[in-house]
Amino acid sequence: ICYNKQEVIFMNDLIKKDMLLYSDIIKDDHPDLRQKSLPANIPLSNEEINVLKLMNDYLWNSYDNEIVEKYKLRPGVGLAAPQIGILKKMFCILAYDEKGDFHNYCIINPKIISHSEEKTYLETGEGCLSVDKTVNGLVHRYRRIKASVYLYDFETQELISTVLKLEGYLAIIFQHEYDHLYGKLFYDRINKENPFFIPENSHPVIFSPQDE
Ligand code: K2U
Ligand code: NI
Repeated sequence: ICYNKQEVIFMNDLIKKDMLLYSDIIKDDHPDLRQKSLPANIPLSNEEINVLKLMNDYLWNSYDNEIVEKYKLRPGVGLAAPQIGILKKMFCILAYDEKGDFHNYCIINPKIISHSEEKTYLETGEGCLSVDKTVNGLVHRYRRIKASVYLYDFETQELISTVLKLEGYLAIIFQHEYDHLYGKLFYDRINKENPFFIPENSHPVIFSPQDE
């Protein structure tokens, strides 16, 4: 199991913590955010499972208004290990899809194996827990993706290898987190000349009003 010196420091700090705070998330002026992450060990080391738990708990906590208030958390639908200084290919997603179904994925060593030509985007643009400022502009991403992943299930404590097929909003979140593993940030993908440019093969995510 290879960790660089700084990761050991980060890891030790994190392991002593029982919860992540917004202040633990590194911002886009930190060089680590532009580094490439390394594959996580299979099977996962205990440290890697702990890091995954901290990340997943941060997302769950960020849906609880009392905890958000008490600890001043910034809500998120995804979080990648490099955002807390751990350069490992791991990220978590906790989000509702357009149909209103709630999804929680703890993803390890993801690889996008195929994608649609068609693209999609959020009309509101994207944000990032590592970016404190608002960056206006559209981020066009593949509308449908197929990715080979390992999923960690905290209930069964099992690591399963599978192929995830995602589309629309969940595909956007996946690609946003996947970019973090390659040191890419959402604003790298905004058209410099015309931030609100829309290619003809890109259509916005439509969130249906929650049917009663
Ligand atoms: O990686 C991150 O910084 C987490 C982002 C994920 C994201 C994915 C796709 C599009 C926008 C953001 C945070 O969730 S940003 C905060 C947020 C919270 C709720 C809904 C959307 C964005
Ligand atoms: Ni982000």
